[in-house]
Amino acid sequence: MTISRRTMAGLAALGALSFVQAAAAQPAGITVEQPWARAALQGGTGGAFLTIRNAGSQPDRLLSASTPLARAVEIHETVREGDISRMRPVQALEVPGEGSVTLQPGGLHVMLLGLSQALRPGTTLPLTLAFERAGSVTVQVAVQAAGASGPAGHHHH
Ligand SMILES: [Cu+2]
Repeated sequence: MTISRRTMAGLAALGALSFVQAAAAQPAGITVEQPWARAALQGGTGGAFLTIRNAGSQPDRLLSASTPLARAVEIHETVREGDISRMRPVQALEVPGEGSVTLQPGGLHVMLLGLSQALRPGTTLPLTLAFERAGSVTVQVAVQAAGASGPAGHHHH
């Protein structure tokens, strides 16, 4: 009884420790929450979505993104013109101080161009985001089904 309780406490402490380390790996101020992508074919184009939170008082800017699994990565916004919605590249995405920006289907998103391998549901891909102030932040993006509208286990707002 005592041993199993101690073991559980130990596991909980380990869990807390790895969480702290994961958080500490990101530069102060900027955190990237719930990164996910839709399944996509090798050679094709994929979309990745996430929330960037800036705890600092100064605004920051997302300048570029990259992954070893895509030939190029662009930040896109979706613009509606009448019944037609188009995507266009965003040069620098501003993240306000003590604020956040959410990239989601139908709006801002990370476009993965020329995938070197298929994005399969249940796998992850590394994505590095380069910020003007915070520097580089690398996250593991969870691949969801092709028709997914939000990160797994969370309701879409
Ligand atoms: Cu796009």
